[in-house]
Amino acid sequence: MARSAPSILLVNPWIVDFAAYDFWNKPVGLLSVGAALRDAGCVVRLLDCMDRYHPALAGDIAARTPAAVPERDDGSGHFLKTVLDKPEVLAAVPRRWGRYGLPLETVRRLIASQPVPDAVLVTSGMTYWYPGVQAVIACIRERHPGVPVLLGGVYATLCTEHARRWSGADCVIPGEGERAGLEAVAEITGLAVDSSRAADGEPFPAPAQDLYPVLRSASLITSRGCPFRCPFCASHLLTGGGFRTRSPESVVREIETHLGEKGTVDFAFVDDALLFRKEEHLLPMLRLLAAKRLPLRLHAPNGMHPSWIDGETAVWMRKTGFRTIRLSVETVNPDRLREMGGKVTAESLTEAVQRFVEAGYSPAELGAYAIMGLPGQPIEETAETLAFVFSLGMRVSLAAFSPIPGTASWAEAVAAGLIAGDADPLVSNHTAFLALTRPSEYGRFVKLGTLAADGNGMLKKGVRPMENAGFRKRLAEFL
Ligand code: B12
Repeated sequence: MARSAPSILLVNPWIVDFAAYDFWNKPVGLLSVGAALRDAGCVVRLLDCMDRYHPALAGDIAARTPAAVPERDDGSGHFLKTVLDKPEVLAAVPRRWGRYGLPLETVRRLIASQPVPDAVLVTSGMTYWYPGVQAVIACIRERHPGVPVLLGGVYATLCTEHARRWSGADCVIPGEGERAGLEAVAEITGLAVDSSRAADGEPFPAPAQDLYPVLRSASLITSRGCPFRCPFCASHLLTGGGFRTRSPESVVREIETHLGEKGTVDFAFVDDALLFRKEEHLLPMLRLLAAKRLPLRLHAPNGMHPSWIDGETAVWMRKTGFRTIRLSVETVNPDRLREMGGKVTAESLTEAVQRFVEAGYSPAELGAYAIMGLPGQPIEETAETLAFVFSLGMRVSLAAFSPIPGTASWAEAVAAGLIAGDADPLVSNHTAFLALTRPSEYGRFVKLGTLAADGNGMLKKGVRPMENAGFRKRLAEFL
């Protein structure tokens, strides 16, 4: 029999990893599904195990950010880490593994204090974070044994069979969830839904971030999909239906709402390809935003495509308050760049930096992602990339390669014997994969990581690493 107002609990599980940092992470996919459910008449609540500003932590700053690390003023920050015993398959990785986010007891208490929901919708991030999914589902089962648990998200989509077998969920729903999640909930609760309804003509709804009691920072997802098919990336497997954009007006309205209701000023764009078709999308959005003169700090933590940065884009980004700008460079090796799809060149990075400098940024405010540990990629190549990025006066973030199930790089890694086709997703953790597949070099990779961090630290103090003899000497050890 149909009942009114089914009650749904949305859950973002813990991250379980060797390292994690809150780059304004919000589970925007889960919250979009939540928005769709709310539109269809459900009462929706949220339990985000990664919410550093949860009122349950009030006064307990140590639970928000480890005491030794000062709180940053831009809404990003460290999570509390609870060290756990490493699973057997990760025994050889010389790092401490742990659970990040709210303490276990706090989560148990929060689950117990909620009204019993009609269904629980759990999301999943990285494929290799599944132990956090299992743990939170176990907590829900403990308290609400009869309530159906549905699982979606990145892990559920890329490792569907693994999730069906091991997550503990009643139902695993791969792919985009606004419609499929709604249909599943309708079936469970008897809710009559029109799942074909798109919120006010938009291709997907704005995530229900108003569910956070304190919204210190928010994520913005203004488009879905990516026009590229880079061999290492799973974006095309996660976002079906091509490239779609929300209207500039709806994004600006979302920003104004959070600013007005919660005082949020830090917003991070998490689009796959923020600059794609920028004339029709990003630029109109930024012009609209600039006209409002809002006191915002904007962040682009995902690597942007340098050759899409022109003078106009850089100027509008400056005007609207972009503080975090990350560009993808991957590597300076032209052959490998071609193998990876040929979308970036070292020259395009140089030009992008020039455009940003002309718009008023200092190069030290800009960052570039470089990749390390690709199969067959020598450490020297990453060191050269580091030298190149630092010679431009910008910061560098080293991203360790790890193969993602379903991608071309995964098939290659399996064919090369680097990972088993049916491997535990844990061994594809980016820290683990490097340590397990390049054990004799792992120490040098760690040293290169420290060097990158030191170079970034020098830039912060106004010193260019490549103009410092001591730094150049340390880097020379890798070249
Ligand atoms: C934004 C992003 C980040 C941000 C995170 C910020 C944030 N707000 O979360 C930053 C920049 C920090 C980041 C970092 C990294 N990322 Co990242 N990131 C992404 C990205 C581009 C978008 C994720 C997202 O928000 N998608 C949008 C939402 C709408 O989609 P969604 O969450 O999947 O939700 C939909 C469905 O899954 C479903 N759904 C979700 N939950 C539920 C629940 C239910 C019940 C149902 C029914 C449905 C459902 O419905 C939703 C709406 O349709 C993805 C690529 C992608 N397109 O997904 C990569 C991606 C997730 N990242 C990836 C990687 C590798 C990384 C890094 C490890 C890179 C590196 N080497 O350093 C780091 C690790 C960070 C860490 N250790 O903390 C990989 C994942 C690899 C893996 N094995 O799982 C991806 C897939 C990109 C890739 N290379 O292919 N990332």
